[in-house]
Amino acid sequence: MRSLLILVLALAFAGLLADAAIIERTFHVGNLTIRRLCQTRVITAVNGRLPGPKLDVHEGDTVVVHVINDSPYDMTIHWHGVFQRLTPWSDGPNMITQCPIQPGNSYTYRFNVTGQEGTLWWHAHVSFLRATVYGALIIRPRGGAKSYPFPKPDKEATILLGEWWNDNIVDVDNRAFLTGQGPSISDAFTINGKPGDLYNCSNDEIYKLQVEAGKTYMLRIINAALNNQLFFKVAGHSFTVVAVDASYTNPYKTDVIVIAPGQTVDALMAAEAPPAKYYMASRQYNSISFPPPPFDNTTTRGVVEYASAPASSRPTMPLMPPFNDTATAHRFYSNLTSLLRPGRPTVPLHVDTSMFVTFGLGRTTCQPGQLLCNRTQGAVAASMNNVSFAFPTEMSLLEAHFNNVKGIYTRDFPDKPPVFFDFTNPAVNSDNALAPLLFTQKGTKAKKLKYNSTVEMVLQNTAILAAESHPMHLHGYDFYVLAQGFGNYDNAKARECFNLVDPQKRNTIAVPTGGWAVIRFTADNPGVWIMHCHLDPHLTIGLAMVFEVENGPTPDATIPPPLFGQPLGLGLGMIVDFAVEFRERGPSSRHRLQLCLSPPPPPPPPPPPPDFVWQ
Ligand SMILES: *[C@@H]1O[C@H](CO)[C@@H](O)[C@H](O)[C@H]1NC(C)=O
Ligand SMILES: *[C@@H]1O[C@H](CO)[C@@H](O)[C@H](O)[C@H]1NC(C)=O
Ligand SMILES: *[C@@H]1O[C@H](CO)[C@@H](O)[C@H](O)[C@H]1NC(C)=O
Ligand SMILES: *[C@@H]1O[C@H](CO)[C@@H](O)[C@H](O)[C@H]1NC(C)=O
Ligand SMILES: *[C@@H]1O[C@H](CO)[C@@H](O)[C@H](O)[C@H]1NC(C)=O
Ligand SMILES: *[C@@H]1O[C@H](CO)[C@@H](O)[C@H](O)[C@H]1NC(C)=O
Ligand SMILES: *[C@@H]1O[C@H](CO)[C@@H](O)[C@H](O)[C@H]1NC(C)=O
Ligand SMILES: *[C@@H]1O[C@H](CO)[C@@H](O)[C@H](O)[C@H]1NC(C)=O
Ligand SMILES: *[C@@H]1O[C@H](CO)[C@@H](O)[C@H](O)[C@H]1NC(C)=O
Ligand SMILES: [Cu+2]
Repeated sequence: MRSLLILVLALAFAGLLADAAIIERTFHVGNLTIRRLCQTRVITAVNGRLPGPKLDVHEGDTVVVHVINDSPYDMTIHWHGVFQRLTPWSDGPNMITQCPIQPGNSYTYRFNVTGQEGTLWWHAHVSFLRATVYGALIIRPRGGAKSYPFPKPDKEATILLGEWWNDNIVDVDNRAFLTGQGPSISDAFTINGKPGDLYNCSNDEIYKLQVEAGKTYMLRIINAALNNQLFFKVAGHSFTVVAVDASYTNPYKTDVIVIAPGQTVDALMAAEAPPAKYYMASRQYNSISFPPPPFDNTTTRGVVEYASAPASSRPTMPLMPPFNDTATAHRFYSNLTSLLRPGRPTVPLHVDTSMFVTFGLGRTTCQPGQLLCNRTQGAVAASMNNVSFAFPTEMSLLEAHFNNVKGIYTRDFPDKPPVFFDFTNPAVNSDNALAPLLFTQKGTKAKKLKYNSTVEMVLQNTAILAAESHPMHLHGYDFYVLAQGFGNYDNAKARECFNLVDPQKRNTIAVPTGGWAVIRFTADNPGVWIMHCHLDPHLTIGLAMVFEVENGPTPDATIPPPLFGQPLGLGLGMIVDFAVEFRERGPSSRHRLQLCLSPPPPPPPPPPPPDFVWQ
């Protein structure tokens, strides 16, 4: 009897172990010739697909992805929202946790998806290449769909919202850099890579979701657009939001989804409308408070088609919110709360490190290489606490941190802005006395955090050049959003409305335009983690900073060395791998220090098309 019990237990245990799978994939990054909007273009894509392959895994699995870069550009892949506990070398941001994978080379990402489930995604984290190098990363509960903390949906669909340029996206980036101005605006938005039928030559390129009356669908919506927040609606249907950024929420009913680049929303949609065809549609939420510069005001759409819909019927179109509908955006963003689940972590109630961080746009002097930059006006820049983040060029920050190499970055990222002014008053742009405030300076500064310390950060948008809602994304962690609002942060007033019970948990927060948000997280994941605006054109001009999180006291809180033994391909001598002895670490530990030498400067991009508009 007893041995039978042991056998049963052993089998059950073996069953559990067998559950954690190793998911191994190869991503070939290369040219893809594709026809969109009346034009044939060569884009950079993974495995010849747009969007790229979906990774579908279970909580606890080990993911191994071999990235082979056959594209003409430097590449890295970021696993957006994955904690990367003890695998910071697999996080992916270029020059933060690794050297870029140069053309002809490869790199293997290896990480566990432990302690998180829901909808995430992966994307390139170098130049603007994530415009076409992206895909979904779905982490299912270990126990399958029956473990969802909401009624099990009948079916699921992934909705990747993207942004498309009739241009080579690296040329768009290079032109923005050379001129020191914003990039050209996009030509279309897409649903699962397809622009939909409101664009010319696009009738066949429309995403269709076939539904059966009476069934419930879980839409896993991902904003993969480069530079725009989006409204998303389905005519005749409403949603119940059950998760955002792979964290469960209390069910929230709404007929419109608002989603910023980097964010995900899991929404249940009951197919309970009269059997017919309905458009799903998405267009931008433009948060720029001043008369906005030209923007992509197009609408992408797909079709929700009931099985029993008459073949000839025409889909109905949802009424979309106005582009500048900040009230609707704020209602959605601020009403979400987390679902409390027994045994799961909740918001930390004590704070070890408080930071007040202003962020937004500004100007710098023209930087080296910005050949077409107007020297009187300077270049558009962006900053956090008036530091405009400069990416290192010789070595990744994680490498410098791990090997204690000096001179790559400094540890003086400030806890507060150097000057307190009326942050959200647009007068800063017209009052000559305030003109010096518009200028910011480049720097590579980190904020060092003690292992396991709890950080509270007030994120305060400024009105410099423009007040705008910036989606701030933190790598390595989810954070709680305690409160958010408009105008200048008022500590006494804000504290009264902190949600310390069930605040929403996210990896990306769209801080209200001309407003603020307060976030908290516990620094229990050692590594070097970038926090940045997920509008890519703002990342490249400096809207970023890094946290350097110390190792903990035990081996399971200590970063292991990088996996340099992995194949680097037939390198062209651009990546130098050599052994260095570090006295502090003792003679037994020889570490290979990896230098990322800058590739030769890109050839000048072709001249802009005649109808080109700067943003
Ligand atoms: C990929 O396309 C670029 C043009 O965008 C071209 O210069 C390059 O030779 C192509 N590479 C391959 C391997 O076809
Ligand atoms: C990842 O999971 C595997 C299998 O459960 C385990 O052996 C390994 O130690 C984990 N790796 C890390 C870095 O936690
Ligand atoms: C679409 O094509 C029509 C006819 O060729 C043209 O008049 C119109 O300007 C085009 N629209 C766009 C957005 O390109
Ligand atoms: C989009 O902008 C163009 C150019 O400014 C304008 O002609 C057009 O009416 C706008 N479309 C919408 C839907 O606002
Ligand atoms: C939104 O835009 C419309 C027309 O473009 C304008 O009339 C309205 O004042 C704007 N609303 C806000 C809140 O800026
Ligand atoms: C959501 O938030 C707004 C404030 O933006 C509030 O007025 C509203 O009552 C909240 N509740 C719902 C269900 O939208
Ligand atoms: C450079 O900027 C100044 C100040 O904004 C402006 O007056 C001038 O026309 C610009 N020059 C060029 C070549 O665009
Ligand atoms: C930022 O720093 C620059 C250079 O140190 C200074 O001129 C400017 O006034 C500062 N701006 C703000 C908003 O603190
Ligand atoms: C981390 O901090 C929490 C309290 O915030 C404490 O319970 C835990 O023991 C700490 N862990 C370590 C390894 O220091
Ligand atoms: Cu931004």
